[in-house]
Amino acid sequence: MKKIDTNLLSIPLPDLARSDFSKDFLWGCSTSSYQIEGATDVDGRVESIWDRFSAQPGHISDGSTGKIACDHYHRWPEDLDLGRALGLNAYRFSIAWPRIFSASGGRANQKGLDFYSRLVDGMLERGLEPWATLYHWDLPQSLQDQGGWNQRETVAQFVEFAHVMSHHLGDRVKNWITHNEPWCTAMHGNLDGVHAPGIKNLKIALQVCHHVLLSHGLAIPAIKANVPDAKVGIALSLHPLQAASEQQADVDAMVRHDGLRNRWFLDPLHGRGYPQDVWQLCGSDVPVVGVGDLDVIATPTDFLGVNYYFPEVIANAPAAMPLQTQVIVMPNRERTAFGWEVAPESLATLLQRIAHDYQHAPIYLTENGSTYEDKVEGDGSINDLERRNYFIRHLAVLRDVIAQGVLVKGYFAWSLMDNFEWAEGYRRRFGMVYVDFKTQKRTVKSSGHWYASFLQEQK
Ligand code: IFM
Repeated sequence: MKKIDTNLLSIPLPDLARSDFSKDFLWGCSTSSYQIEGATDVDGRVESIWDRFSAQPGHISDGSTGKIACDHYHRWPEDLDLGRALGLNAYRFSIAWPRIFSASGGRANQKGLDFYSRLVDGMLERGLEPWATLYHWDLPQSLQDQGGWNQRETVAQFVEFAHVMSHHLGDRVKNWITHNEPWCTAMHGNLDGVHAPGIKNLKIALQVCHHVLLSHGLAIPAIKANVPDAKVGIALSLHPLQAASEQQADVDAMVRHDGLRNRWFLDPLHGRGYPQDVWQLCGSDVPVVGVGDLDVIATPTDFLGVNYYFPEVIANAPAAMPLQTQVIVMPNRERTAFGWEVAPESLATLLQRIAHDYQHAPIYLTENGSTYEDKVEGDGSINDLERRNYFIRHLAVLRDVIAQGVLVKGYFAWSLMDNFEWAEGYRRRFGMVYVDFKTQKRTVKSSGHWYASFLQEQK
């Protein structure tokens, strides 16, 4: 077990109070279906791409799958109780598409609909405003077998899914996120292949990306037709970037990297089309874009979800095609157990950039969090001071950015509880609540106790 770095813990913590934020600020935690639900073969749920991918040797570092995960499908009342005990007023969850549809064109699965209906009722009973994400990476395998997001037909299937879910839950769910982190869907799933479905092909990755964005744009009116007072947005994983040196080659590399990491999403969503610098570099790998697609993608949203974890340092790398860029791991920087740089001040850079360059709709921090080597003490407690400090430091920056005029209306910590961290399996814990995956016992960590006391201060 890694020892806690006492230098890191001695970083002075800013003063922070809930009253520093507006009274109507949303305080939540985020989760996602495949990472917590388990129960992958009950009540008509069909196979997802993550069931298939994680069952294949070599894909998940600890050889695990999401088959049981946190067994949230059965234990959700206890989990929502924990959310209430932390003092949250909002809860972000995602809907497993494979619980709802078994095949294209088929009827929606009533048992799947009922599960999410019960879950949403459970949130409302506990004072948690439901924030539903439609796609957090668990595509039905049957759709992948027909080409998945690389096929334009999947867009229509997604819009049908959005229609069915908003029709079914829209009387109670008013906040809808179409997609979580389309960069990961496209690039981890289809370029580096570390996520399901494990493809490594730039052309497919870019086409997937286009179809995901298109499906987002088409889902907005589908949701609003069912829920006229819905607020609809998308959650992007965005990274502030730094050049590895002041040399022009590195600065130019950073701009190119930004083109695919950030602007490839922000630009078309804001009516600017795909960034031409990256488009040119991708040559014949660029996606097929239908007439009118870019207008659809630019359909106005009610908010932008920003998932912020870490900044990146970029250098010129002529051999790395197509962008000729490389992410550099700078020495002597504070990092989480994942190796992700801890840089609260970069959150300010990111939010100011979005506000300045793009966004007039409100922003919600839809994910922010960290993984450390949690140790269960003899008395059963988990003293995760590094994670607690991570939250305090990021929230202090958020407060200051809001004071400078950036419109941010809510914060969702990732995550309520430890869960299946994709290719890392259960080795990486992000929760405010510790999960013993052998017994399914939940224990609130110090970070969770801190969040609860912080939120209690003023309701
Ligand atoms: O666990 C993931 C989540 O599913 C998407 N955003 C990043 C988190 C931490 O890696």
